[in-house]
Amino acid sequence: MKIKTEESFALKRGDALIVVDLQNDFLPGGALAVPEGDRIISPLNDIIKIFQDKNLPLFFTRDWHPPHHSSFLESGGNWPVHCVKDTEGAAFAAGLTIPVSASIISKASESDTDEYSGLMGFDGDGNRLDEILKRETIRRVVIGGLATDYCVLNTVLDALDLGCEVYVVTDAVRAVNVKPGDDTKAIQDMTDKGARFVSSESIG
Ligand code: VGL
Ligand code: ZN
Repeated sequence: MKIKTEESFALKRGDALIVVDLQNDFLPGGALAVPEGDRIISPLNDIIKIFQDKNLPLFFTRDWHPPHHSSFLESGGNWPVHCVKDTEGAAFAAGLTIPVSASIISKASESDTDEYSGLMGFDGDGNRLDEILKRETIRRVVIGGLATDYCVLNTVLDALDLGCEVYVVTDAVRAVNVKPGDDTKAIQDMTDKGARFVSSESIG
């Protein structure tokens, strides 16, 4: 599918990067593997470095479930056991650069609720990401990560609802595609709601 992308994207104050759920269980070989999920690590590292060099805020969300979470098949949910907090599967992908200045945002940590949106996750001090973005007067968010058709989609839609301009990095997202075409549907949905698309190389 051909996605229309921005010619170039010059970063400025008010921009923030959100890296969604780049965790071991979502990589090939993981419990809930996203095909080619490992391919986005390198382009994301490039973007992370640019944000860091420009002193712009970075947020890394993580799926952070208690054991026996309601989203697991054993509890009547839809997914295999994945991203159980403090396990290797829930750890960020090896090779992903996580600057010390970055904020780690944990989501879906309550047993009885699932949460696909990174904006509903919390930092270590209990601040919710949507509130942090508002407080820091973030106007544009750049988003990459996993999976296009679940947590990226919901994070994008929530950021648009919050009033941010949202730029999805086309080469830094991948879909689960439980049903073939879920990726295209997700991109269409994001487009319809006002998201824009940019390739990692055009960010500077
Ligand atoms: C996700 C399925 C279940 C995601 C999280 O990060 O996209 N997908 N939990
Ligand atoms: Zn999950």
